[in-house]
Amino acid sequence: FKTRILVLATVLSCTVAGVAAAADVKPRLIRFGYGLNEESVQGRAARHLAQELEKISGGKLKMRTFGSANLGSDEQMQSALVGGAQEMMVGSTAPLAGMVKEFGVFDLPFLFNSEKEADAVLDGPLGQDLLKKLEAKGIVGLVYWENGFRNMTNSKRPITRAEDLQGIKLRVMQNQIALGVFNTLGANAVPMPFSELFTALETRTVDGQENPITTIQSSKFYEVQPYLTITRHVYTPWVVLASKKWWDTLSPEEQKLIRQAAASSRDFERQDSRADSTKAMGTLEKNGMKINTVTPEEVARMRQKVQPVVDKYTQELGPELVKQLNDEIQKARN
Ligand code: TK8
Repeated sequence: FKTRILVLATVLSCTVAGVAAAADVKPRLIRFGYGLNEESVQGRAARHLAQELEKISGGKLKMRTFGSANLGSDEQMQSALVGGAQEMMVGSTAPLAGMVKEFGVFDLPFLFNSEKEADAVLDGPLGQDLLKKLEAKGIVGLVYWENGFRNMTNSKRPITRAEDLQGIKLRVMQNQIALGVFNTLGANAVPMPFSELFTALETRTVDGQENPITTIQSSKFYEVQPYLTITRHVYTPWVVLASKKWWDTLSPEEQKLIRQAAASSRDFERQDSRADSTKAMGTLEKNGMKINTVTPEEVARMRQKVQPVVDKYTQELGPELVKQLNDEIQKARN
């Protein structure tokens, strides 16, 4: 009899807890914006996130995804999050450096050697501390997705050495370090939001750009850029963000579910990105892009050339932070 009561009591309390949790999750519609199109790795991961969230919230937390910068460029969405006009987004860390300068560490060139090293730093103390810094600015940082190692495309010539960048108008992300790096390498760097990039390439407002293979494929840059040069000059991440103004109105249970779905999207996206990268290379070749890879010697030369920019920004970002970064990379490398 005693055990029976105990079982009954346990069942009862579980049910009560379940009901309480369910009551803590209200029907909500979350607008989630991103910059690439729906067929991109970003689009697939956004849909995964929406489906996962709907599933684990029993259909209560509904997410509507908006690709192709339909809610605005990365910068515009960041501002909308701060103001509370939009709930969530994914975008590059590069333009976030205007808000929290320390995000600039990911724009320092030739840092990571592999995706594994990037994962370790992003999911480790440094990456997580940076996310926390966003809160004071009105943004909640949730997880990092892979954008990936960036390579150069242009409409003029193959880049075999830094000197080949002379006279090339190269679009870069809106970020001081990116600007400094590419001007120092010899290009005429033009900062511009991604949402304006295809048209700018098509109309020859700029001659080239740099992005990971996956983006060059999904955004069909091969239609307007005959040359692709594999440089892997920088690994830049994407980051999933929420409006703090909005986040603070959620119950702890709702916040937990969103964090859980975000973590699931991170794992899905990284895997998908890595598989897609290999496939995308084939698609670019098939579409007639002329592809070359810079030699390790030339990478070393480029690295040397941009060292003054790295030194300058190491001072600005904080030498301790850059040291921590290099230490965490070393740890992951060993
Ligand atoms: C998409 C951008 C893009 C980035 C860029 O909104 O701007 O070149 O690589 O992925 O965040």
